[in-house]
Amino acid sequence: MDRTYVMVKPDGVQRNLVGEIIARFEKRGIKIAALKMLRISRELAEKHYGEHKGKPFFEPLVDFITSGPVVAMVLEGKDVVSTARDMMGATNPLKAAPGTIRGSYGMDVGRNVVHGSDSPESAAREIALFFAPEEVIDYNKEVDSWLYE
Ligand code: IDP
Ligand code: MG
Repeated sequence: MDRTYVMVKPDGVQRNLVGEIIARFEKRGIKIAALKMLRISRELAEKHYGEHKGKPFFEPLVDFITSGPVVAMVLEGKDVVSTARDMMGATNPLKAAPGTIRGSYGMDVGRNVVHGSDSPESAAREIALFFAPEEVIDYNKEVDSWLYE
């Protein structure tokens, strides 16, 4: 099974969307392997979004992501990196398909409610940034045989 890093951003926490967002993944059949709330430091934010350093939206993005608590999680499932991204929708919520998380709850690219890793390599990097190895739990769920053939 694959793993990805997903985070409810500060706007999602403030807007009481944490349960709603986690429920979407759970109901889909995606397993939660790690979960916590944290306030991201500037240093961690700059590492996490390192690929965007130098872009005009970098500083506002770091300000925003450190502006309040986030809910960080590791999700597990078949092709979960792309599946979770598909469930989130396009980066700009106004371009995100209706029914996706961003297409359901967002209005602005700088307030797009969720983050999800964009590749298996990013997922491994981001999981290691946010979680200690022992915080990511390997466990079986009986329902798996009803989710996967
Ligand atoms: P992603 O979150 O869909 O992977 P990225 O291109 O990796 O999108 O950008 C990271 C985050 O930076 C986005 O989720 C969004 O919050 C913010 N962002 C991206 N592009 C812009 C922009 O053009 N203006 C303002 N914020 C942006
Ligand atoms: Mg990205």
